[in-house]
Amino acid sequence: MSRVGRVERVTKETSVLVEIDLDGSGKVEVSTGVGFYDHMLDQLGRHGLFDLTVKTEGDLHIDSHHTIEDSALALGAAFKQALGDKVGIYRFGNCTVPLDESLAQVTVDLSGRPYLVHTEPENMAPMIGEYDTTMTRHILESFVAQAQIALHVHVPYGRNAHHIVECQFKALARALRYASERDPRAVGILPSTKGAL
Ligand SMILES: [Mn+2]
Repeated sequence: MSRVGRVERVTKETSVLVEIDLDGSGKVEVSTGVGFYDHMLDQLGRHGLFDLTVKTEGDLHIDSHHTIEDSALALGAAFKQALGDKVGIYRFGNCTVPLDESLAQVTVDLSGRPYLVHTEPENMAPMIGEYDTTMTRHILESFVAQAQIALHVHVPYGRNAHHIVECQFKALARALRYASERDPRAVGILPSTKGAL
Protein backbone atom coordinates (compact mmCIF):
# COMPACT_ATOMS: atom_id res chain seq x y z
CA MET A 1 0.00 0.00 0.00
CA SER A 2 1.51 3.32 -1.01
CA ARG A 3 1.53 6.18 1.43
CA VAL A 4 1.28 9.31 -0.64
CA GLY A 5 -0.35 12.68 -0.18
CA ARG A 6 -1.22 15.28 -2.77
CA VAL A 7 -2.59 18.71 -1.96
CA GLU A 8 -3.34 21.64 -4.22
CA ARG A 9 -4.05 24.90 -2.43
CA VAL A 10 -5.04 27.94 -4.44
CA THR A 11 -5.89 31.37 -3.03
CA LYS A 12 -5.60 34.94 -4.28
CA GLU A 13 -2.18 35.07 -2.63
CA THR A 14 -0.58 31.76 -3.59
CA SER A 15 -0.90 28.64 -5.67
CA VAL A 16 0.70 25.58 -4.06
CA LEU A 17 1.12 21.97 -5.13
CA VAL A 18 2.59 19.46 -2.69
CA GLU A 19 3.15 15.76 -3.29
CA ILE A 20 4.78 13.50 -0.73
CA ASP A 21 5.62 9.79 -0.64
CA LEU A 22 6.56 8.72 2.88
CA ASP A 23 8.29 5.59 1.59
CA GLY A 24 10.45 7.38 -0.94
CA SER A 25 14.18 7.77 -1.26
CA GLY A 26 14.69 11.49 -0.69
CA LYS A 27 13.97 12.58 -4.24
CA VAL A 28 13.07 16.26 -3.97
CA GLU A 29 11.74 18.79 -6.42
CA VAL A 30 11.10 22.12 -4.76
CA SER A 31 10.50 25.57 -6.16
CA THR A 32 8.95 28.26 -4.00
CA GLY A 33 10.90 31.26 -5.27
CA VAL A 34 12.52 31.65 -1.83
CA GLY A 35 15.98 30.17 -2.11
CA PHE A 36 16.71 29.42 1.52
CA TYR A 37 13.24 27.91 2.02
CA ASP A 38 13.83 25.63 -0.96
CA HIS A 39 17.07 24.60 0.71
CA MET A 40 15.16 23.75 3.93
CA LEU A 41 12.46 21.74 2.14
CA ASP A 42 15.25 19.91 0.35
CA GLN A 43 16.63 18.94 3.78
CA LEU A 44 13.20 17.74 4.85
CA GLY A 45 12.84 15.38 1.90
CA ARG A 46 16.43 14.19 1.86
CA HIS A 47 16.81 13.44 5.54
CA GLY A 48 13.24 12.18 5.90
CA LEU A 49 13.74 9.90 2.88
CA PHE A 50 10.49 11.30 1.56
CA ASP A 51 9.94 11.87 -2.13
CA LEU A 52 8.77 15.45 -2.05
CA THR A 53 7.46 17.93 -4.57
CA VAL A 54 6.63 21.49 -3.54
CA LYS A 55 5.72 23.95 -6.29
CA THR A 56 4.57 27.34 -5.10
CA GLU A 57 3.83 30.50 -7.00
CA GLY A 58 3.18 33.22 -4.46
CA ASP A 59 2.86 36.97 -4.15
CA LEU A 60 6.58 37.55 -3.69
CA HIS A 61 6.12 41.16 -4.83
CA ILE A 62 4.64 41.74 -1.34
CA ASP A 63 7.09 39.60 0.61
CA SER A 64 7.79 35.91 1.16
CA HIS A 65 5.33 35.45 4.04
CA HIS A 66 2.30 33.99 2.22
CA THR A 67 4.50 31.85 -0.02
CA ILE A 68 6.29 30.29 2.94
CA GLU A 69 3.23 29.89 5.17
CA ASP A 70 0.90 28.44 2.53
CA SER A 71 3.53 25.93 1.39
CA ALA A 72 3.85 24.76 5.01
CA LEU A 73 0.07 24.45 5.36
CA ALA A 74 -0.18 22.35 2.20
CA LEU A 75 2.80 20.26 3.29
CA GLY A 76 1.12 19.52 6.61
CA ALA A 77 -2.11 18.52 4.90
CA ALA A 78 -0.27 16.28 2.43
CA PHE A 79 1.70 14.64 5.24
CA LYS A 80 -1.51 13.85 7.14
CA GLN A 81 -3.09 12.45 3.99
CA ALA A 82 -0.06 10.25 3.35
CA LEU A 83 -0.11 8.87 6.90
CA GLY A 84 -3.56 7.44 6.26
CA ASP A 85 -4.92 5.29 9.08
CA LYS A 86 -1.54 5.18 10.92
CA VAL A 87 -1.81 1.44 11.44
CA GLY A 88 1.58 -0.22 12.00
CA ILE A 89 3.70 2.90 12.40
CA TYR A 90 6.03 3.84 15.26
CA ARG A 91 4.00 7.02 15.98
CA PHE A 92 6.75 8.66 18.10
CA GLY A 93 10.07 9.92 16.81
CA ASN A 94 12.91 12.07 17.97
CA CYS A 95 16.23 13.24 16.67
CA THR A 96 18.98 15.58 17.79
CA VAL A 97 21.08 17.16 15.06
CA PRO A 98 24.08 19.45 15.44
CA LEU A 99 25.19 21.81 12.74
CA ASP A 100 28.59 23.07 13.77
CA GLU A 101 27.91 25.36 16.77
CA SER A 102 24.08 24.93 16.69
CA LEU A 103 21.97 22.08 18.05
CA ALA A 104 18.35 21.12 17.36
CA GLN A 105 16.30 18.63 19.39
CA VAL A 106 13.03 17.51 17.81
CA THR A 107 10.40 15.18 19.26
CA VAL A 108 7.18 14.26 17.49
CA ASP A 109 3.98 12.38 18.25
CA LEU A 110 1.71 11.68 15.30
CA SER A 111 -1.15 12.08 17.74
CA GLY A 112 -3.98 13.53 15.69
CA ARG A 113 -3.89 16.65 17.86
CA PRO A 114 -2.02 19.81 16.85
CA TYR A 115 0.42 21.18 19.42
CA LEU A 116 3.71 23.00 18.98
CA VAL A 117 6.37 23.81 21.55
CA HIS A 118 9.24 25.78 20.03
CA THR A 119 12.26 27.54 21.45
CA GLU A 120 15.26 28.96 19.63
CA PRO A 121 17.81 31.70 20.31
CA GLU A 122 16.11 35.11 20.30
CA ASN A 123 19.02 37.16 19.00
CA MET A 124 19.29 35.62 15.53
CA ALA A 125 20.00 37.62 12.39
CA PRO A 126 16.57 38.69 11.05
CA MET A 127 17.05 37.59 7.43
CA ILE A 128 18.71 34.73 5.53
CA GLY A 129 18.47 35.87 1.93
CA GLU A 130 14.72 36.44 1.36
CA TYR A 131 13.89 34.24 4.38
CA ASP A 132 12.65 36.06 7.48
CA THR A 133 13.96 34.03 10.41
CA THR A 134 10.78 34.63 12.46
CA MET A 135 9.05 32.46 9.84
CA THR A 136 10.57 29.25 11.19
CA ARG A 137 8.10 29.15 14.08
CA HIS A 138 5.29 30.15 11.70
CA ILE A 139 6.21 27.26 9.36
CA LEU A 140 6.16 24.80 12.24
CA GLU A 141 2.82 26.19 13.52
CA SER A 142 1.30 25.90 10.06
CA PHE A 143 2.63 22.39 9.45
CA VAL A 144 1.47 21.19 12.88
CA ALA A 145 -2.01 22.67 12.48
CA GLN A 146 -2.61 20.77 9.25
CA ALA A 147 -0.67 17.58 9.98
CA GLN A 148 -2.33 17.38 13.41
CA ILE A 149 0.75 16.28 15.28
CA ALA A 150 2.43 17.22 18.54
CA LEU A 151 5.82 18.71 17.79
CA HIS A 152 8.50 19.92 20.18
CA VAL A 153 11.46 21.72 18.65
CA HIS A 154 14.23 23.17 20.76
CA VAL A 155 17.48 24.88 19.86
CA PRO A 156 19.24 25.23 23.23
CA TYR A 157 22.16 27.00 21.64
CA GLY A 158 23.41 28.28 18.30
CA ARG A 159 24.90 31.42 16.81
CA ASN A 160 24.69 31.43 13.03
CA ALA A 161 21.10 31.92 11.77
CA HIS A 162 21.58 29.64 8.76
CA HIS A 163 22.83 26.87 11.02
CA ILE A 164 20.11 27.42 13.64
CA VAL A 165 17.32 27.06 11.09
CA GLU A 166 18.89 24.27 9.06
CA CYS A 167 19.55 21.97 12.01
CA GLN A 168 15.85 22.30 12.93
CA PHE A 169 14.73 21.11 9.49
CA LYS A 170 17.23 18.25 9.50
CA ALA A 171 16.14 17.05 12.94
CA LEU A 172 12.48 17.50 11.99
CA ALA A 173 13.01 15.38 8.88
CA ARG A 174 14.55 12.52 10.85
CA ALA A 175 12.00 12.68 13.66
CA LEU A 176 9.12 12.59 11.15
CA ARG A 177 10.78 9.72 9.34
CA TYR A 178 11.21 7.64 12.51
CA ALA A 179 7.65 8.35 13.66
CA SER A 180 6.03 7.58 10.32
CA GLU A 181 8.04 4.49 9.46
CA ARG A 182 6.45 1.08 9.71
CA ASP A 183 7.28 -0.88 12.86
CA PRO A 184 7.95 -4.51 11.81
CA ARG A 185 6.68 -5.69 15.23
CA ALA A 186 3.39 -3.79 14.89
CA VAL A 187 1.96 -5.11 11.64
CA GLY A 188 -1.76 -4.38 11.61
CA ILE A 189 -1.59 -2.72 15.02
CA LEU A 190 -2.67 0.86 15.66
CA PRO A 191 -0.22 2.43 18.16
CA SER A 192 -2.93 3.73 20.50
CA THR A 193 -4.90 2.22 23.40
CA LYS A 194 -7.71 4.59 22.52
CA GLY A 195 -8.40 2.83 19.23
CA ALA A 196 -7.99 6.03 17.23
CA LEU A 197 -5.20 8.36 16.19
MN1 LIG B 1 0.87 34.27 8.54
